[in-house]
Amino acid sequence: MRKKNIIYFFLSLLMFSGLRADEPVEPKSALNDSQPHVLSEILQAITDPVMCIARTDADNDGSDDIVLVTLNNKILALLAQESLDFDGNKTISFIVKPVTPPVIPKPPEKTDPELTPPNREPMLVTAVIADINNDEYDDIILAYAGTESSPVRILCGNSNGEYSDESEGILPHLDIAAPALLKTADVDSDGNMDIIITSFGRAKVDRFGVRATSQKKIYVLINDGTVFADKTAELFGEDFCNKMVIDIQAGDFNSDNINDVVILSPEESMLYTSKEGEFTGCKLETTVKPHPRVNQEMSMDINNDGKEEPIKIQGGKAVVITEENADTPEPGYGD
Ligand SMILES: [Ca+2]
Ligand SMILES: [Ca+2]
Ligand SMILES: [Ca+2]
Ligand SMILES: [Ca+2]
Repeated sequence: MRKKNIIYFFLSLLMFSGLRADEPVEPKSALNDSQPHVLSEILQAITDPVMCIARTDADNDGSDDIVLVTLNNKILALLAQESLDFDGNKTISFIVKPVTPPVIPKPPEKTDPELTPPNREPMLVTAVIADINNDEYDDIILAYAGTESSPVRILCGNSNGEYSDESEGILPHLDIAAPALLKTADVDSDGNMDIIITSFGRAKVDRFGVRATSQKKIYVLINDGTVFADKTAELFGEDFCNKMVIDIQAGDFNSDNINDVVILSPEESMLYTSKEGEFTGCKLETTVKPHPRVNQEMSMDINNDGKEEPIKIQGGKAVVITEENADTPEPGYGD
């Protein structure tokens, strides 16, 4: 009898080892069962608002996959693979591979809590997929609000299909409390992707209760191939840095094969054209449509019918656009 009890004791110890009361076990879903699923099943299972979606070869097997970033700092690679259905037809299914997000330290506690608002947890604001270091593997660039000095993080993709945080030492100190826009573009036409980030400015309250806002709102970080430097004032002048913009875009707007910069602002939209490395601003005469967020839609042949289906972020959900739902009006956040 006693022997039996001892066996039961060790059996239950075995069963519950590794399970702790404070670690709830996530029920298996298309997001964590490592099994192939059709795309809509995976997209349905994502409950966090989706911020960014892009087509990229995330595992470097030569065929395209999907990378998706959610508001709660979750990054998922959806690895596409061909399989056969019950009738022997080729179909495309996806396996979810979570990517480790960057760890964003909380800023140090304020020394004057009566005068300044308490710190909040850093929050992901926007994300972009682009090849930032020209190695032909797409990278994930993320911008966080509520950090002291490192609002931008870069996860570099590599030949093994892994992403690692390579931000340390390659980005300058940036005084951005809450980023608004994040873009990548080759601003200075040297072949290296640069980073544009805008901010609402930083409100500061001094010890007499006087509120002042740091004016600098646009940062153009020029990539020399190894590190990024804040060249905003040097290239565009001080005025440019302080502008409040709806959108900022880099591209060849005057067809001289050199990239220009356009800022779309409620006051006055401007075109900055480049000559011998220096940008000169003038009033924007043409109409440029604002696209403040990138990586909001993509297309991919997800059912092997030879046609690409559009996939769009609508009301925080990534949705495959079909003939049935193509005319549905786009719901806003919170709908
Ligand atoms: Ca792939
Ligand atoms: Ca890369
Ligand atoms: Ca560049
Ligand atoms: Ca141009």
